[in-house]
Amino acid sequence: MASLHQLCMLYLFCLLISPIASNQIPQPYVIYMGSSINGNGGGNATVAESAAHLQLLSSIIPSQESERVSLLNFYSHAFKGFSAMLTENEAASLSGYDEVVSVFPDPILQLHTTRSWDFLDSESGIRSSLKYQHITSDVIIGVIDTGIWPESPSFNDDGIGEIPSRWKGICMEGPDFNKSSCNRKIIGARYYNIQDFSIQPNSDLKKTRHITGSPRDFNGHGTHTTSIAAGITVPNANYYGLAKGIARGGSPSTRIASYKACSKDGCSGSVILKAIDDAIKDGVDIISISIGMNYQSDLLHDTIAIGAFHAEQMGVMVVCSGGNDGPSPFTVVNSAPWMFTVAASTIDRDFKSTIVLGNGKIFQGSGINFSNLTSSKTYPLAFAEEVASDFAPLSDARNCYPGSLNSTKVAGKIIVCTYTEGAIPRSIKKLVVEGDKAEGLILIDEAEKDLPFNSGIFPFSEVGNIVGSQILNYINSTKNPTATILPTTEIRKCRPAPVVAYFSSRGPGWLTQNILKPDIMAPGVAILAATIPNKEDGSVPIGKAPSLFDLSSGTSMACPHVSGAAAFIKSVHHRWSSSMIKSALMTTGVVSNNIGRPLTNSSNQIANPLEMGVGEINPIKALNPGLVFETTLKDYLNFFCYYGISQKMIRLISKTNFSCPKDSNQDLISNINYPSISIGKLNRLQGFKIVERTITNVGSPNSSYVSSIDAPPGLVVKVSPKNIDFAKAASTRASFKISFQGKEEASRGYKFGAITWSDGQHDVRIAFAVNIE
Ligand SMILES: *[C@@H]1O[C@H](CO)[C@@H](O)[C@H](O)[C@H]1NC(C)=O
Ligand SMILES: *[C@@H]1O[C@H](CO)[C@@H](O)[C@H](O)[C@H]1NC(C)=O
Ligand SMILES: *[C@@H]1O[C@H](CO)[C@@H](O)[C@H](O)[C@H]1NC(C)=O
Ligand SMILES: *[C@@H]1O[C@H](CO)[C@@H](O)[C@H](O)[C@H]1NC(C)=O
Ligand SMILES: *[C@@H]1O[C@H](CO)[C@@H](O)[C@H](O)[C@H]1NC(C)=O
Ligand SMILES: *[C@@H]1O[C@H](CO)[C@@H](O)[C@H](O)[C@H]1NC(C)=O
Ligand SMILES: *[C@@H]1O[C@H](CO)[C@@H](O)[C@H](O)[C@H]1NC(C)=O
Ligand SMILES: *[C@@H]1O[C@H](CO)[C@@H](O)[C@H](O)[C@H]1NC(C)=O
Ligand SMILES: CC(=O)N[C@H]1CO[C@H](CO)[C@@H](O)[C@@H]1O
Repeated sequence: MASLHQLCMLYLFCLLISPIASNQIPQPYVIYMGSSINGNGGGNATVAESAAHLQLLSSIIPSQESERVSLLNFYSHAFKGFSAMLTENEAASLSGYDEVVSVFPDPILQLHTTRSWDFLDSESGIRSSLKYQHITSDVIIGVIDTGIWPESPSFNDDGIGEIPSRWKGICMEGPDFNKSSCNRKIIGARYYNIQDFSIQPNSDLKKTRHITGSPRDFNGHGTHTTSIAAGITVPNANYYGLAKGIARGGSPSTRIASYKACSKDGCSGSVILKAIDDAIKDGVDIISISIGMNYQSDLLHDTIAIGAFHAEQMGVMVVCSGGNDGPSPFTVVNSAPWMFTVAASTIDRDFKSTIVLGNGKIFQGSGINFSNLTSSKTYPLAFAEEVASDFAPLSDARNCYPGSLNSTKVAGKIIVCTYTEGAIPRSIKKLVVEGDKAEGLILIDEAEKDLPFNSGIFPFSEVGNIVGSQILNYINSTKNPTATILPTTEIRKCRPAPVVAYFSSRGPGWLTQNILKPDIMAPGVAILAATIPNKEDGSVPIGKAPSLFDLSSGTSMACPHVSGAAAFIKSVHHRWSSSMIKSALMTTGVVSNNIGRPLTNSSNQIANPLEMGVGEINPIKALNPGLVFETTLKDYLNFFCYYGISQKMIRLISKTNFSCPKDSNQDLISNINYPSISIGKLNRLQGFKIVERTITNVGSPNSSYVSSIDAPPGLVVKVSPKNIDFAKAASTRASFKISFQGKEEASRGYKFGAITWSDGQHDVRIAFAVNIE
């Protein structure tokens, strides 16, 4: 038996060597090897390929560790590669092989919703698509998420036609999911070995337990996003009486294929990549991904970007959430040009919980609660710092940190907490005061005051700084302050709406400032959609059955609105490519709100394209855009060159003989045929910068367009030619040039505007962002 001394020595020894050895602890890596030769991964080629991968692994993994010569995930349909357990050295030597494009640690991605914000309305924008309801759609959306709750009324297949014959996917079974869980609406369901990251989130040893078993959703996120994208019309949907109305997905006749790649704690990139590979093989038209990293990683280390590139190459559109890390700049993720990157907006519905103070003053706070407090203002009210625990710093107490409050003093009172930048989230504050037996919580939080938080049955209301200081003054002004919080009521027809959501991640993109990101905005605050019925305790009001619908917020909810809109357009224009559909949605984006003013952000300032892309989606207008920008594979391959990826790698990635243009450089990225324009650097003293675009006429063949320019002060913008007459043009395509010049007196920084082509029936709007240096 080892002596204590020996154990200590051993421990010390481990401590001393661990910084070096940790490089050599095997961890999951993704090995990406570019395009797949046999697009559909036929039987024997696949076997040969996986044998080759195993041989590759056995050539670098020591024979005594041969159990690691194994492919955790194997990609072969649209692109080649695998994931495996490697040490850092082994990974480095693999990356030197000719057939390898990139080798990188398997990233962990997050669901783009937080469980602290909760919920929504799905009618937005697509209401008037009712007249298209009769269209039986064979468009298939693949949703990569936490799975699906097939019994939800949103996925009923009554009246939906046979499964399209081109569908090649499967319905995987599990103990709680059988073939009859799939139907003519949910035509496919797959699940993967999912790692649960909650145990050691940031450790090298992130391999933890695996959850396997079935495509069923145990979180609610996947069911919610799927029903937004493609749920059928469900009358009388509501969340415990709130948000009553018709729940309807963006494209109710669209088919669904569900790919369960994530748990509530996130997803690994290698599994997402596998799900994308499967979805392409199965035959989906659109992939919807409300998931991302919390920073934009390099292009060839970004699993969603890699998968999405190959999807685009195979004609499959990929729509992604842009992230919830706003409002700081450079926070947008999923920002490669072949991805459709979605920002989140509010809708014209809000949820208010009224606060009544002992002095009779009434304030409308925001929140979703099922308060059972009486309406008489009789509950003692206290500011958190007055009920601090003896030794807790007052700043902690004001923020209601765990352990900072004295439960004897908190019990029976309504507590007022504040939010300081970077402090714990409101979901934790709620747990702290609830745990100390408070009667309710009033939170003062300027930033999140307009994002209703679902506090379940715990009385809660949130206010901004102005109302907050009035409440604090009242507490100071009287010996026995009292208050009550009333149950949530719903406010409809809020103005202004939509507004850019505070949390929505902002551009410019970190990959390049020469592509405008995010692309577009869609509803993502307090959205009502289907959920799983067995939510964790505390969210179901006493005496009520669990709701089949839920309110959620996040770019996670905005993304499937766009996926659904894209499916709707595809169901009418079967032959349109994904870039045509994307262009149609972008050039018809709406930039004014429901009071006829320019869209704003949550500080009530005019919103710019780095916050909202081209504006809010308008699927009906996008059905008939007049002109579209087609972004081709060549554009994307040029992008790779301009971005700085070698020609050799680009050939491996694309399986083409592509040659990089001479003098490739980052500035040329502005020239790829994108439906918006961004110039990351415009030097005032260097004359004009010229950008070229090509449009395709999808309207009347003899239409004639005139350009108009909305240029900001400080920027001279010219379009040439000024008119395009398709009756005279030899083809349905035409090119034009736009020149930008900074005026000498112009201030530095981003300037925004738009060029619009009009033929009297269509306004084709191209938003631009130009950074003057
Ligand atoms: C695969 O190879 C085996 C023998 O090598 C052959 O019998 C079989 O027909 C092949 N299958 C396909 C799909 O090519
Ligand atoms: C499996 O299918 C049968 C009908 O074939 C159904 O009655 C049963 O509820 C299903 N089970 C699950 C767990 O979905
Ligand atoms: C409100 O509900 C809680 C349990 O959630 C209960 O303890 C409390 O007595 C109720 N208060 C009133 C006024 O009904
Ligand atoms: C909590 O408050 C009670 C009553 O005022 C007091 O007796 C106790 O010492 C306090 N405890 C702490 C940890 O602050
Ligand atoms: C309340 O009164 C205390 C002491 O009288 C003071 O320190 C504090 O700033 C006051 N708070 C407000 C919000 O007026
Ligand atoms: C709103 O826009 C203004 C002007 O661009 C900016 O100063 C402010 O920080 C923005 N607010 C938010 C919450 O993004
Ligand atoms: C690439 O070019 C070479 C020589 O120019 C030719 O032999 C080969 O077939 C081409 N490959 C493809 C995929 O076009
Ligand atoms: C364009 O052509 C259509 C028929 O194709 C015709 O009805 C229309 O009048 C023409 N418009 C113009 C402006 O020539
Ligand atoms: C709007 C709403 O549904 N309010 C509910 C708040 O909670 C109370 C008690 O649980 C319900 O009676 C209200 O209907």
